[in-house]
Amino acid sequence: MKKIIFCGRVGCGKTTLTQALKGENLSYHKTQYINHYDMIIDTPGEYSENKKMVRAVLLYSFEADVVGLMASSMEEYTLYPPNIVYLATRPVIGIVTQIDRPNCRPDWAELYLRLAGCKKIFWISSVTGEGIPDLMDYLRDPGDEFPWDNDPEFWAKRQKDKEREVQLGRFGFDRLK
Ligand SMILES: Nc1nc2c(ncn2[C@@H]2O[C@H](COP(=O)(O)OP(=O)(O)OP(=O)(O)O)[C@@H](O)[C@H]2O)c(=O)[nH]1
Ligand SMILES: [Mg+2]
Repeated sequence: MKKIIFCGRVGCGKTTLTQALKGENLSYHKTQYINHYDMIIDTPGEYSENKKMVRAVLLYSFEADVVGLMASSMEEYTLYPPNIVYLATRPVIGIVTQIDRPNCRPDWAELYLRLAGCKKIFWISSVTGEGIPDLMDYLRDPGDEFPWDNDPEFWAKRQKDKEREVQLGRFGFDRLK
């Protein structure tokens, strides 16, 4: 799998998504330092929110193959300046998180990420698991196998999730190609 670094505001769901991707039980864990020992580099939100500390996030992005810029569907404003994506020396994907929450606004989060310069967007709930296989597929390297590859039940559910996305009008630029 490709190594990904997660960055985003405090509470946007970086650690919860890390746990979900690893198949761990979701449990609250405040991130205090950068964990870079794994396929996922989890960073504290405070680093991205602070002009000096954000340099550490930039440095650790050199350790990753992909940068995951995250915005939660509950954020009322964004800290990302327009077009910051072009500062990165790695492909940057946008990840809209917490799409299962009541009164959430994934459309706002998508807009923040698109303004930041993300072309590819994923919509994810770490709680229901929606969207996680899409991200895993993106991170898949040739030869990687996932437990659900031959599971018809899984593919039926994924098809349903996709139909729901169409109903919700989520057509990323990447999907229109
Ligand atoms: N309903 C729902 N809640 C979520 C989801 N992702 C995260 N949360 C909740 O949001 C809160 C913050 O999640 P974290 O994963 O700790 O956020 P973080 O980005 O790692 O935050 P910092 O480590 O402080 O930067 C927790 O209470 C999670 O349970 C999600 O997809 N759905
Ligand atoms: Mg965290």
